[in-house]
Amino acid sequence: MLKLKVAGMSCGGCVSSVTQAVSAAAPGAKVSVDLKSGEVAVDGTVSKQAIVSAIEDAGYDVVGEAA
Ligand SMILES: [Cu+2]
Repeated sequence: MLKLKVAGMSCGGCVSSVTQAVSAAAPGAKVSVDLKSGEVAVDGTVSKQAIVSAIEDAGYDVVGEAA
């Protein structure tokens, strides 16, 4: 499971944009976004780089890996 800290998500619309972007990059992966903590958890086999690019292409900043 990969957990990333993402900056710039402020509402439910952001949550669905990020979820869709990650799902498109990682078909079949389980994606969960916690708006309050700004954390995106991805359970799948796609590389971290692919997930990071997908989130950044959607307009958000990946600020690091969450514990
Ligand atoms: Cu939003």
